[in-house]
Amino acid sequence: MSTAVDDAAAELVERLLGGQRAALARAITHVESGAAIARRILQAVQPGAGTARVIGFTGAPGVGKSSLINAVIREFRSRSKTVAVAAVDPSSPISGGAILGDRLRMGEHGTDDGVFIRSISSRGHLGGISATTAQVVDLMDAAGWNVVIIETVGAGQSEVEITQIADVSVVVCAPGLGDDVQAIKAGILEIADVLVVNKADQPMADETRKQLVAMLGLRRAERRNVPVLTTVATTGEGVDRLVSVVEQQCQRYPTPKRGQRPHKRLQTLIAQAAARQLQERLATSNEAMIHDLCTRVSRGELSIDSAARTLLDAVLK
Ligand SMILES: Nc1nc2c(ncn2[C@@H]2O[C@H](COP(=O)(O)OP(=O)(O)OP(=O)(O)O)[C@@H](O)[C@H]2O)c(=O)[nH]1
Ligand SMILES: [Mg+2]
Repeated sequence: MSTAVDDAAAELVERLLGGQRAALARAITHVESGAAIARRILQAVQPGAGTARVIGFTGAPGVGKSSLINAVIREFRSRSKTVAVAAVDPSSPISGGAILGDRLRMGEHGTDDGVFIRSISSRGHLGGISATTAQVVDLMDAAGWNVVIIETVGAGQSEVEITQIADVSVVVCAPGLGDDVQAIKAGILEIADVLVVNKADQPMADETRKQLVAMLGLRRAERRNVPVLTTVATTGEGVDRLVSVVEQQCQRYPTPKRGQRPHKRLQTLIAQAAARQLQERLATSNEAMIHDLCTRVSRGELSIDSAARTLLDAVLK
């Protein structure tokens, strides 16, 4: 027997799959708020997902990600592709500033039916930044958008998580690496499918590009070829080439089909759900047993790893 929640979810999903923007917006709001209906919606959209190409843009604050995405949207539109953008705001649930900035920088597309822009906060009710993002991407995909773009500030873990969701990850830098060198060491080179030096109208752009190419050269043995491009987001210079390179990279994946998206994104969703369920079980696990494990570890009878294994075995039973 169906409940009112089931009926509401089914009705909303039908409109979403039919391409209604308002239904998509509504579904995203449900997912973001962690409402009970969200799980039903997410389940119901799964067979509809799989046709979107998902592109992640990450990089330090202010390097020009939003401006670049704005230009990239324009280029995709000229290639007759529809584009949905999820701008993740990891700073804080209440920071309207960044969101307003994103809206302004992508504002020229406000009246285009082929563009959908949504800021999402990173509170992650249904399981962390990446889970919420992956869920929103699923909704946008199922709603029929050809290209789904994720903007995220490169802040440690979040950028690594984005690569688990996006088909192609674009890492954006600005000229004069300076402090960014640390960030690059910390893993940007590992995650980038494409590197972009934006603000190429500023001095040092070519030096920065060369530096990046040299750094990549040192690692060539351990990874595939990563193109290093330059762009001027504010004029659109270099953006057609960027979009062509991204489209080329997408060809690593089979032709998109409804219900058959790359498993990477689904894997992220399942892993996140598993971690969440495990955490819930750990939080309610047997106190006497934990006490016993603590005692044995503190006496040196048991290693922490062995104690963890015992605990896991118990909660997973
Ligand atoms: N000169 C120049 N300025 C640019 C370029 N691209 C972006 N900017 C400027 O850089 C500033 C930051 O741009 P955003 O697009 O908001 O950068 P962002 O990376 O999205 O910033 P956050 O989302 O806050 O991390 C703005 O003032 C842009 O106008 C460029 O290619 N050249
Ligand atoms: Mg931005």
